[in-house]
Amino acid sequence: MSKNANGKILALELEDGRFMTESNAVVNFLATGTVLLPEDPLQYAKVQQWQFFEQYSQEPFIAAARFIAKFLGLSEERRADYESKEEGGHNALRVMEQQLQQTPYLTGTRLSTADIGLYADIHVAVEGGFDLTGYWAVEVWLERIRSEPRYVAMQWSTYFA
Ligand SMILES: N[C@@H](CCC(=O)N[C@@H](CS)C(=O)NCC(=O)O)C(=O)O
Repeated sequence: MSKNANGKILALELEDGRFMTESNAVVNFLATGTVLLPEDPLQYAKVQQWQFFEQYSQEPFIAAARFIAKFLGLSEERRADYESKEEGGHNALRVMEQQLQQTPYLTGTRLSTADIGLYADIHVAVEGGFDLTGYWAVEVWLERIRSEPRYVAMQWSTYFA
């Protein structure tokens, strides 16, 4: 709680000892001045558009279902909550699929922090019960990100020994 008043993961500790929270704010802060965060106001707003989508339309369903299944445990009393995530999760996948059938990345032709934020949960969506078969453009997008020259896979064992 001293690092994140909201009591949640994640928190970024700055060199001067201050902390930043909220994943999309953190990733935008780290990407400032790089090609991952466009300066053009409309392109910047498009990045934010997908980041708000990530928080409101993806996270409560896909990430939350995975959190229940993988970390809390899918007990009988949690099953109804888990199952209630399915419709919203598929709705989010449909919205992404529609966009990614038109453009290689969510905001157009370039990788941005919006793709990074959504990739984090979508590439492990299957662990929350979301089969991506049928969302072919989403699967191609996942592979496109994995093929980025500076892509580094998450080392789960480092975080969850
Ligand atoms: N809006 C926050 C969400 C943070 C969040 O919900 N983190 C999850 C893990 S990914 C968590 O700490 N869950 C534990 C809990 O809610 O008690 C962000 O994007 O950083």
